[in-house]
Amino acid sequence: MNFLNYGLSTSWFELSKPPLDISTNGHLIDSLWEYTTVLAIFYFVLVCIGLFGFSYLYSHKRNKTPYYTYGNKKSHLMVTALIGAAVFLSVDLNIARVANNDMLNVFWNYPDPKKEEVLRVQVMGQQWMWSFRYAGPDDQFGTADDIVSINDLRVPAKTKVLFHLTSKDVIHSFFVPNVRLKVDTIPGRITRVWWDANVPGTYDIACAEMCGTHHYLMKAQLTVYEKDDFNQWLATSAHIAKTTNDPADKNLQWGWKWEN
Ligand SMILES: [Cu+2]
Repeated sequence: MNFLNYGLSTSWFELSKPPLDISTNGHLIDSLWEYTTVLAIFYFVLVCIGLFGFSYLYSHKRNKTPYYTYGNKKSHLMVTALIGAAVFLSVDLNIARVANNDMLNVFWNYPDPKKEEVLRVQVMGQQWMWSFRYAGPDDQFGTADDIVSINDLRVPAKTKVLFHLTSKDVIHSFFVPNVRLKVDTIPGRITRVWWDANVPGTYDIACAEMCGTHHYLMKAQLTVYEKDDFNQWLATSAHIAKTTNDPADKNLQWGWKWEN
């Protein structure tokens, strides 16, 4: 991303905004972020008012005789406890409540390929690239007609996409800022994530876990197609896969049986 490409008309405020949200549920993450920011600013201003207000009220100019207090009176303790409780309830507890709801009802509510239209993709992280696998015409993973790509993920718009992910070597983190999702890929374990993207275009995928010397190179491209364009790409890729798949190539045969 070249900073200069933004041109002079781009304000710092524009630059500070998160990347375009292309997903159905990304706004849940954004609203939590905004809520946290607004409350942090609110309490910061409150602390400043207290700090500077009391500095003024009890300044040397206004109080010639010093007054010593240790803040251990019952009223002091009450005020401290009340402010502490207000912060805890409005920030911590509320964020935990909203996040928990979103997790259980949305992000962990994985679509069921048996009951609805879902594109399934297997993801393999390794030092330092992302591999993607589609089931191919037979709808089975780990078979000769699988479509496999490197650092190039393509999905249809307005369709649920379910990913099963793992890692070949160390822990990586599959991070797609434009859908506000990030999930670890762990050797020997399958993790899951799903999204529904609405805006066709190309977007960045990164590894968000420091995974070795070339961690910074571990990036891929996400292309969101209109449904028809995606089906066309899938058909062409299935044809290429059929003619180029080499069963002897161990690096290519990393797929596994899909289990929901
Ligand atoms: Cu990585």
